[in-house]
Amino acid sequence: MSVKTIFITGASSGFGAACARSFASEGARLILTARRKEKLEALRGDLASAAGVHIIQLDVRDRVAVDAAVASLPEGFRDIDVLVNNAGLALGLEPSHKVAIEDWDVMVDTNIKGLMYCTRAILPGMVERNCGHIVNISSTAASWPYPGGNVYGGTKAFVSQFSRNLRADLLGKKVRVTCIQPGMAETEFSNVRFKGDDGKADQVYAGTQPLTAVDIAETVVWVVNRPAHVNINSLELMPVDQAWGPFSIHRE
Ligand code: NDP
Ligand code: 8X3
Repeated sequence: MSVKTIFITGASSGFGAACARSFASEGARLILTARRKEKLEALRGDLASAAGVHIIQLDVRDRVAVDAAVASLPEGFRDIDVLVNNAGLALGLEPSHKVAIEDWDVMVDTNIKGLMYCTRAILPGMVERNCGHIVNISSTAASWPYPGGNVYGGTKAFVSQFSRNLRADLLGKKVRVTCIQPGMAETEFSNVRFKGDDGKADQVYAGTQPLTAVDIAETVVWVVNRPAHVNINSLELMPVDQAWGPFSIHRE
């Protein structure tokens, strides 16, 4: 592939870091963002085959910081070909009547508003150049409810519908939009969800074979590498060890 410039949010772990490695192996130029800058610096060591790596400490919830990060990209990194809107998290698994309202705020601010801010900052350049691809990381939780999924699933439903609406806005432009909806994947996701309780996080994956971050990164690279006239609208993937259950029935 020709050298593409890839902007990845949440590149410090999990899917984002794996995307950085996969795109680096294809010789891409990378803009890696996350709050934990030291993790991004450590990742840089694995990216020798990238055409260049630019690291930005960025909290996607900070709209001013997002705009400033995009406006101050160095020469050679300004024409972003691919935005991977990956930064996100789930917090807690409590039912809605018990949940900490602050956790809902953080999920909305990160998964919805952060993704909006990055999109709004980067999309105009893509439209102007009439070239680009936005890959939004949603979740199976966007479509399939589960107890405790409440606002997390709601934020991901936003991501999926926003992705479709972007496609509607961009008709006539050569800018692609893809929504990836992964099921259970082992990353730092559950450690974050359970607020550092690694035992609880490990239980999520015990005795099963979840998706890996590499599985997701390979999927992202695959959708990006389709011919320019092909838009993968959405792609849902799950581990073979995961499927749906029957409706739950309450009985007295
Ligand atoms: P990780 O916890 O491993 O990675 C999440 C990434 O998001 C980290 O790099 C983190 O970086 C970043 N992040 C979180 N909050 C912010 C913020 N405010 N500003 C900037 N970056 C932020 O989890 P995953 O890799 O699994 O998650 C990646 C995405 O995939 C998320 O959107 C998640 O919802 C989604 N997903 C995950 C699934 C799973 O089972 N693992 C399944 C389906 C979807 P830092 O803390 O350094 O800022
Ligand atoms: C992450 C997968 O099933 O925990 O989006 O919601 S799940």
